[in-house]
Amino acid sequence: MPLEIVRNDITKMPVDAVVNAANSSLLGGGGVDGAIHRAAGIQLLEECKTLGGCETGDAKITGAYRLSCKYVIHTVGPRWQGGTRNEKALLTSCYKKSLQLAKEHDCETVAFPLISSGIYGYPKDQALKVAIDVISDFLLENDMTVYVVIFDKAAYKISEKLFSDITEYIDDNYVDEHIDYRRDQSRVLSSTARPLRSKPMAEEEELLPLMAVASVDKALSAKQDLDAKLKQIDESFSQMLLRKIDEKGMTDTECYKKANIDRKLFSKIRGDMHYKPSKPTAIAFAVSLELSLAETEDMLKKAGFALSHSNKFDIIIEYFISKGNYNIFEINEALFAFDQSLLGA
Ligand code: AR6
Repeated sequence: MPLEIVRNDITKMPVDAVVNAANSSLLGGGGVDGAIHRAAGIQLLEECKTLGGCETGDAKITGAYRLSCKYVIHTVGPRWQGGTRNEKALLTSCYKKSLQLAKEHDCETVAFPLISSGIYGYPKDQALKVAIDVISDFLLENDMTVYVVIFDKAAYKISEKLFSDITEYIDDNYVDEHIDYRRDQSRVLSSTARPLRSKPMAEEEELLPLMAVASVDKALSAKQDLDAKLKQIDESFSQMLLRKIDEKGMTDTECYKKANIDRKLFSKIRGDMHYKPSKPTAIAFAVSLELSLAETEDMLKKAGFALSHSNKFDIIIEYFISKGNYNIFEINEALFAFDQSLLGA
């Protein structure tokens, strides 16, 4: 998955580079900085001493010593001062410069903490948004796997409004399902109480003249529709995916990037007509293609899945699709907040 939110201690991440939320002296400190220096050992501090510090918004790279990664990228986030002191631009710059350094050093995998969101006090929901926006933009042009590492899940925050809207939607839909169930039950009861009446003969006869005037053209186009539908019934998941990419006028790259899907996996799906994706992968493509709910269901069916109202994951997906919000990274922020699997692969 090109961009993934994970819960972990960043010093334990199996990546090429970890990013450190440092201060401008680069000589160590508390929080994630302290943890990285402790895990890397004194040699990291020795190398940092040679760097001459670092400006806020900038980044510098060193070796990783006792850490299992190859590099530590040190970046200095802004202190939060109410949001009026250029904090957002500085934080954006931290992510951009760090990603650039990772790219220059051929890193394939990088792990970021939520820079500035601890001791420097940047509001966590806004810090997360900056991280996701910059990283997802970068990934449109670059192939890399980037992790946003959340240390303390309890402190992880998406916007309060989004959180409460989704909670409400989940509640409503669980309730609806129960009401539907009761409605279905009462339907069963009433149908056993009253025998079904067949349609009166006269009504059926009235329809006949209408059918007789149906033009040959109409019949032909109905047959073509039927042929197309029958073809689609036999279509596999990957065939449907490729057809939809064409219909939407997208390129393959646009589609897999927007789906948060790794290029190699996409090639595999493209080359294997019978490829069976996982449910989050299938949904990721539906989101990338901006399919309606009905089309999403259709695509899922090809992979042997369905959306149901009996789990949060499906309801959250339904929430975003019904709102026409097809930003996979925002969807993933929400899924992570509700402890669900993320979209992509
Ligand atoms: N792994 C992943 N994330 C962590 C870890 C860890 N081991 N430890 C903390 N975090 P902070 P800042 C999270 O305070 O706000 C230092 O003293 C933490 O929950 O480390 O940029 C520097 O020297 C939070 O979400 O960095 C600077 O003086 C995030 O990492 C100053 O703190 C960042 O919190 C920088 O403050």
